[in-house]
Amino acid sequence: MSQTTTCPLDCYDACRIIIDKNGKLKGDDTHPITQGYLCPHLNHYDEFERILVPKYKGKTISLEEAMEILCNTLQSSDPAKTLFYRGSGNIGLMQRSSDHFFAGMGAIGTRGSLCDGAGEAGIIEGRGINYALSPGIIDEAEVVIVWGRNPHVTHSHLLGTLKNKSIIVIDPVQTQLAKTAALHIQIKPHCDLQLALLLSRFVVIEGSQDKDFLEEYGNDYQDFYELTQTLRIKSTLESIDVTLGQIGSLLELIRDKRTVVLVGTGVQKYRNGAEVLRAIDAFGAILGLFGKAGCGVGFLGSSTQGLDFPFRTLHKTVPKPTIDFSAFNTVFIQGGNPLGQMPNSGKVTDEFGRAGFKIYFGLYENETSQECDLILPAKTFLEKEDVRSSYGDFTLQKMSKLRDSKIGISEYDLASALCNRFNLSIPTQQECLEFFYDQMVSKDGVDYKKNMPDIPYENGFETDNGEFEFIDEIDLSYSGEEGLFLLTPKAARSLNSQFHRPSGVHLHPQSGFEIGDMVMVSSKNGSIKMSVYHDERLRIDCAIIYAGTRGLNNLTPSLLSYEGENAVYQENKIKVEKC
Ligand SMILES: Nc1nc2c(c(=O)[nH]1)N[C@H]1C(S)=C(S)[C@@H](COP(=O)(O)OP(=O)(O)OC[C@H]3O[C@@H](n4cnc5c(=O)[nH]c(N)nc54)[C@H](O)[C@@H]3O)O[C@H]1N2
Ligand SMILES: Nc1nc2c(c(=O)[nH]1)N[C@H]1C(S)=C(S)[C@@H](COP(=O)(O)OP(=O)(O)OC[C@H]3O[C@@H](n4cnc5c(=O)[nH]c(N)nc54)[C@H](O)[C@@H]3O)O[C@H]1N2
Ligand code: SF4
Ligand SMILES: [Mo]
Repeated sequence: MSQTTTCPLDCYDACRIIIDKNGKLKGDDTHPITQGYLCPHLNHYDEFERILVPKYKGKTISLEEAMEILCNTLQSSDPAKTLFYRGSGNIGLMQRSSDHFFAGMGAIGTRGSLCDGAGEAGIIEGRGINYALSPGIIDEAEVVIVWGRNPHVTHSHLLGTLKNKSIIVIDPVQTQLAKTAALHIQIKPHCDLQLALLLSRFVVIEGSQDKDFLEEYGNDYQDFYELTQTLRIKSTLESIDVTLGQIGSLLELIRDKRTVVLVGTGVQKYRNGAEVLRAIDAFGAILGLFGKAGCGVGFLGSSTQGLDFPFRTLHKTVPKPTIDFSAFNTVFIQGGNPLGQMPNSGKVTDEFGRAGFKIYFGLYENETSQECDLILPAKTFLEKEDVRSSYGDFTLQKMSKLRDSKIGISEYDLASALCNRFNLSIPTQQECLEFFYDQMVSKDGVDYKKNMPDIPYENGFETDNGEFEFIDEIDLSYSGEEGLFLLTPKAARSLNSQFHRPSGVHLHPQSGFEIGDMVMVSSKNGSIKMSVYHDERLRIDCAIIYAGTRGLNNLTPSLLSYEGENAVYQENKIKVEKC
């Protein structure tokens, strides 16, 4: 049997990889999700230029010298002024070896999220726990509502599962899936909360709520129904740009059908992101979609749900999207590019420049590495042992070392060296791996987390009373800011700021700008000069700048979502002017 490993990238699919005899990476065709193919990132993985040697203030040094500088710096740094920032460049569990060291030395960590924290907070309020909805369940659905998610780009291995199903897309962009869908609601951005409330209201009006489910798990649904009645139907539909006909078609398509709602991060890049997910969940609960085969509401599940760790965790933390780096004497960045990916990068870059000693531990050069005093090359996932859980399903898979390399250092080896120097305990690498392996259970040749339900919520919810908690308050105050909605979806050939990074601002062909025009794009937070592309899939009131585009986050604000301490990348509107 050929040796396999698992893709470490921040992606739903958690593909299983084989290296063929020529050293080329291939998708394992025996793996139910991977089905024999990888995506552009992994097909070209070996072509991307990585950091080969450690550097200190621009000068190449040896790994021993780099470790000496790192140890001395950390030993002379006040732990309360030392920040450990871990990004999501590699989501293997052994990345957290470093947490173990930094927690031991008493450093400050981060909490909250740049990604799905708002949505997850809303889900936890309603359901008590955020389970992934695995492809096996989606496979049994008859209808799939894809709500603010773009599987052709972000979850390509799901496309086979979606074939031959009735698809409904709710997205301001006519995504590739929307083109062939039974129904596409090209909703105005930031309006999903209202749509979810209206849909729930109409389900009750036509009497198709799941009465048995609500009797058992949703006794508060009448209060929720009253809440939905506070919206005026006609004016709300007008303001969100949805017609009564579309609501009718959607309800017609799902009537008496096994339905899955797949929600992506698109709907929750706003301050009220938690409310949006809660309202979509409430729509699912009214229909009784939880705990049944072929049904469910799936967001990004919590990949660490149900796992125990052999590592210490950092308890003193600051919210990740709004960190003020200048408050720290020592900053250690691992597996992330905060100067590109955090919101309000103008402010972040300025504050980062005023921080004390900065260390970058990663694979690739980027905005952040360029501003650091010490650069430590990481090992790629092919050169170290790890374990990977997933936010798209319940897999817990080994990431075996498949290649030897003299370049870089693994997270475990770095953490272990630091712990030795600080006289802190750390389990051996094998003990850490075994700790995770012990939480695996094998089924049909694939390893999964133990104790996960066959069907999420089949035994009710993890709330105080075991019932679904309906949202009971909403805030529809709206700023009414002038300008275009800024959409920042993921790009096909980049993984956030890794690989082929996208560029430019994408506008509707009738926006008044020509392809190639140089424009100044500005928001309340900053501006950036860009070249124009046309995209006829857009609404005229929207612009796309893909996540991972250099300079994009000059436009986004240093605000946290009301719940979940998440970044809110689409809260600001933008203006586009010819330079
Ligand atoms: N190729 C590739 N794959 C990736 C990534 C990548 O960078 N590149 N990133 C990975 C990561 S970190 C994540 S978190 C996941 C995210 O996976 P997705 O959730 O699929 O990601 P997005 O592309 O951010 O957003 C999806 C859709 O939301 C829509 N949208 C934007 N605003 C709104 C709105 O207000 N309402 C509605 N209804 N829709 C809206 C966008 O048009 C887009 O089609 O993808 C992962 N997969
Ligand atoms: N405007 C806007 N901004 C966004 C988003 C958006 O939708 N819009 N999306 C947000 C989301 S969902 C996310 S998840 C974040 C992601 O943002 P980040 O967490 O910053 O992730 P990446 O941009 O992928 O940067 C990852 C870096 O990790 C390093 N790396 C890769 N593998 C390894 C490894 O094995 N070890 C070590 N030590 N380093 C490694 C590489 O050098 C790479 O440059 O961006 C967020 N930023
Ligand atoms: S689809 Fe996702 S998990 Fe699969 S190889 Fe690509 S990035 Fe990795
Ligand atoms: Mo993400």
